[in-house]
Amino acid sequence: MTNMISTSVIDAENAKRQEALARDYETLGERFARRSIDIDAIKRKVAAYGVAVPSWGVGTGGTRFARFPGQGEPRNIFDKLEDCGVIQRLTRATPTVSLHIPWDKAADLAALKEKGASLGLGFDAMNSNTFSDAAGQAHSYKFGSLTHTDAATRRQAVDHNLECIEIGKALGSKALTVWIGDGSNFPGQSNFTRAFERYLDSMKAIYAALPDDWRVFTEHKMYEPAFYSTVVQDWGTNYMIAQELGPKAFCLVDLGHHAPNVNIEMIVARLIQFKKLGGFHFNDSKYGDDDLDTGSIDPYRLFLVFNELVDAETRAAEGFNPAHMLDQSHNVTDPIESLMVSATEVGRAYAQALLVDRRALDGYQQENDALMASETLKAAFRTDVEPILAMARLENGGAIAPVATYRASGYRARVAAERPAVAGGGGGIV
Ligand SMILES: [Mn+2]
Repeated sequence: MTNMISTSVIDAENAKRQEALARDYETLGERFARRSIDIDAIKRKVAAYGVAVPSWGVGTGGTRFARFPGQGEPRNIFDKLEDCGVIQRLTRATPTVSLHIPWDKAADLAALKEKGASLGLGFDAMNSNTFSDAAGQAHSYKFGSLTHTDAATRRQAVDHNLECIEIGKALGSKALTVWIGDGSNFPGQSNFTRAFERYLDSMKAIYAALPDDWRVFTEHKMYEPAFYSTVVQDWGTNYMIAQELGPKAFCLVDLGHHAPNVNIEMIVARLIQFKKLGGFHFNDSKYGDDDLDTGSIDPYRLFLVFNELVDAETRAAEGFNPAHMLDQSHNVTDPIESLMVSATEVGRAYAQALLVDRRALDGYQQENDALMASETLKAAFRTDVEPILAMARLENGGAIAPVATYRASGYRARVAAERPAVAGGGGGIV
C-alpha cells in the first residue's frame, strides 16, 4: 500500500487546475441554463456512474506476433488490484474489477476480498477461460470446450465454470461471463447443429448452478481464434442462448466482436427491447477484435450506444440493468493510463447522451425531419463535457487530470523497482 498515490500529490495537482475548472464549469452551466438543463443534475449522474476494470487489462497485452513487456507489470492478482486501485483512486469511475480464472486464481479468497475492500474495490462479473489449456488439465481445449465432441472434455469445461461461480460467491460477485473460442477452421470440420446442441447442454448445466441472485452473460464473437465458423458467432445466436437458458441469462456485447460497419447501437436497442441486454465489454476497433482503447477510433459510435442506453434509462425500460465493463489490450501504452482515459471516455459518452433533447428528437422523428433529428444528436455529441467529468472526479476525491497526476506521482517507477520484468504472461485478448 506504500506505493499508492498520496493525497498530497492529488491535492497539489488539483490545486494547479481548480480555478480554471471552476470557471469552465460555471460557463458551461450558463450555456446549459439557456436550454433549461441543470448541469449539477448531469454531474450527479456522471459522478454515480462506474465501469468495471478488467484485471487482465492492467498487464501489457500483445498480438500473436509479439508481446513487448512494460515496466513494473503486475505479477499476480494482488499487484493487479493495486493498479486497479490507482485507476479508481484518480478517476473515481472504476469501483469494481472483473476477474479472469485461472489467471487470477488466489489461494486465499478472503485475503483477496479484503485487499479489494482496502483499495475501495468490489468484484464485478467473473470470467471463465476454456479457450486455452491450464497447466496440468486432463483434457485439451484444442478442438473446443463446452462444445467439444468428447463428453469428458465438455464436463471439464463445465466444472471450470462452476468453480468460477464458487470463487465469485466468495468474493461478492454476482455474475459469470462466458466466452468460448470454440469453432472450426475448415468447412466440414464441425457439424453446426450438433456443436450448438452440445453448447446449449453444457450451458444448461452451468446455468443450473447459478445462485438465485446471479446472472450469466454470454459473449458472442464473429471469428477468432476459429477462422471458418464460431459457435456463438453473433447477437442472434446469443439471443437464442439467453432465451433457451432462462431469466438469469443475458447477452453481453463486446464492441469489438462484430463485423466492420455493423450497427452495434441497433443491436443494443434490440436486446434492450427484448430484455436480454446483459452488459458490455467496451473497447474500440478499426478492423476486427482490435481491443483498442474505448473511444480512440470511433467516439461517435460509443456515443450512439450510450444514446440507446440513456433512452432506455429515461423511459425506465423494463428489465434494463446492463453491466458496464472495459475489455482492452494495451500493447503500446501504460495500461493504467489507457484504462483511466477509457473510463473517462465511457463517462463522456454517458454525459453527452444525457444532453440529448429527447423531446425534440421524438418530434423530428414523428415529422420525418431526418436532418434535424441527426443534428439533435450531433449537438449533444459536440458538447465539450470535460468540465462536468473533471468536477465529478474532483468532488469525489479524485484527480482533475488523472494522467498528469499519475505521471507526477511516480507510481510506475516505484512499482517497477519492486516488480521484476515479466517476459511472458497471460493473454489479454478476449
Ligand atoms: Mn470481451
